[in-house]
Amino acid sequence: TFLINVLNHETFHQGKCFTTFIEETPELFELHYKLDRTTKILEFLANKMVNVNPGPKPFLEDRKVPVVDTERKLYGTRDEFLRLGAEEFTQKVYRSQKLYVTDTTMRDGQQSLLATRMRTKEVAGAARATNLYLKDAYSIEAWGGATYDTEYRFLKESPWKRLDILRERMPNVMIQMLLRASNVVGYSTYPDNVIKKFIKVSSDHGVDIYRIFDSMNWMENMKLPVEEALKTGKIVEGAICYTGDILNPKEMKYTIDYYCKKARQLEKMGCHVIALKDMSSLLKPYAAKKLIEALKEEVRVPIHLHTHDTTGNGIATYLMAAEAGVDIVDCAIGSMSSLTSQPSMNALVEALRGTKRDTGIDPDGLLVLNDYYEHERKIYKPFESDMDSPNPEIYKYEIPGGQYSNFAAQVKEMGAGNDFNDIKRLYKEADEVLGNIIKVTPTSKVVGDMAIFMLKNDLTKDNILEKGKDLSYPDSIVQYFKGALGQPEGGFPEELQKIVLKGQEPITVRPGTLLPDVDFDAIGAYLRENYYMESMEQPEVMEQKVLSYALYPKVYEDYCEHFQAYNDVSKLESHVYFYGLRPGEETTIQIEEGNDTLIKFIGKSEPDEKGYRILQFEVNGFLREVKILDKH
Ligand code: 3PY
Ligand code: ZN
Repeated sequence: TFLINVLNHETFHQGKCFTTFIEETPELFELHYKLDRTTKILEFLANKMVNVNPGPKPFLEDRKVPVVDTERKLYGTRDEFLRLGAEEFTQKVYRSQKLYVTDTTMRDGQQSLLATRMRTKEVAGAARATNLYLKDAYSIEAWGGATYDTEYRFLKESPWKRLDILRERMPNVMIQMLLRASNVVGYSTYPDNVIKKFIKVSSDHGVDIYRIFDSMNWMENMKLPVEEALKTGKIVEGAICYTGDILNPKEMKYTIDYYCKKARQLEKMGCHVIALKDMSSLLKPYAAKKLIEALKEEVRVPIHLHTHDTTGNGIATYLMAAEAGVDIVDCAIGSMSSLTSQPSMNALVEALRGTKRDTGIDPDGLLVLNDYYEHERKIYKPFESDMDSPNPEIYKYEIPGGQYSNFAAQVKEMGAGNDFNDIKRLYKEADEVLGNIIKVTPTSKVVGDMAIFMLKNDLTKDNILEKGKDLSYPDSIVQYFKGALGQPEGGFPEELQKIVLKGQEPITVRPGTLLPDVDFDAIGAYLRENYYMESMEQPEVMEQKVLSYALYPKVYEDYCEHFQAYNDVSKLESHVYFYGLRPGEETTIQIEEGNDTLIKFIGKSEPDEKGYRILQFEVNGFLREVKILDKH
């Protein structure tokens, strides 16, 4: 169509087609783009319906976005932060009687419950209501952690665009992100200039609070990201990962003193808040009371407690922590809470109503959010784990909530899933041979990989030094023993380290000091050359593209290629994105700003002799056909 339009144009006929042609007749090229974009979206749908998600689509409705009066002037915690600055604001929180809450639904809630598959459509739909009903909450944890790479990898959408949308729709509440110290939002150590740039750009685009943790609680790894985050003027939370059990008299490493020392160091670095990050739901209620009391004695900044409800003890842990004076706790909205997710905010708010630690949050507002997410969660059913009741055996195995379902699937894939109990025991043993380490992204993967390696090779903690002597170990384990993630508390088990490294020298310095800076200009030039046309449409500015490429070159290029092939699929409703359309079903999509396009699926033909099917759609009433190879 584009070519015909151009060829029929008067200027072209008169032979006056010089280089200003495009500038003088942009409508022709504009039309080309529009048609092209529709075709691309139809091709995406056709491929999804034929090759990715065949079979009957369950009945799912469009989002029912809570209606909020956007004209109403609000004064929320972010306004108070902007008025007071990071230090004064957090000191106000420190002095306050009320228990502040953070809503984690948009980040850790969906990460731990729905394998991080929640799309921007859903979080954007909740954003205005969140801004209204949680205006007095401490923050909304909405970005970072695993959400960044999964958006590109599985959802083919931009985390930067998500941040922009949330910032615009939530002007009165603070957006919090989870930063994995020198692992940024990835799984290995990145060069210092990547860490610095990431913090700067994310701050410019709206992150208000940085929660920073290192997977070994190694302070050397924490310094640079903490310093850089402090430079932005935003709130900096230094997080300490919790593991083991302080109530266990045999616990020699991860004791109350251990946590108090870390908290002191982080306060000294300048952190405005100390976060205690219990990613595996191991902090028992009475341990919480004891530890929070000790930490309150130790530092003069707020303590922000994070747990998961995997064991079923989450609310009890928060109540005991509240008794001990904890300042802020992490919850998820009711219908997105519990099990591997955070404890329920709706439950906690009611539990404290009328007490001196009353959160001040309106339970009716929470119900609106509860109903919205309850409706949306149905779309994500295929991504839920099969854990359907609390699981206190986690105390024994210490597998983080987010890893549990992934790990089970990995083991099943190996055909060894029949005895998941054995595997869980091996996870524990793998942890022991690695030196009883903190298990959180990315060290949790090292332990998981070790467990699987031990299973495959018939290794146990008693025979590994002998039987495992001549084996070559997976890369994640080699890197760990090399010191590429940092130094674990108490050092590496030396004998196994020698066996794994086979003569290679481990490092003891901060791994980032050995990495050369990334050349951002070279990446920019490369991206401009390869993805330039599309970059005009892509929802990211160059410095964001460059960062994403620096963090995950392959994942980011796949995303760019997907964008070139199918355009911006984030515009599709989520049930259409995941399952396509049923015959006769319609969906509305804004392929261009402000203009709705109505797409109806009519039906599909049987495959021809070469395996191609024709799919018929109606686009704004006009018939369109897409031919697609059935790969089954
Ligand atoms: C992450 O790093 O994504 C986590 O949630 C760690 O607990
Ligand atoms: Zn968590």
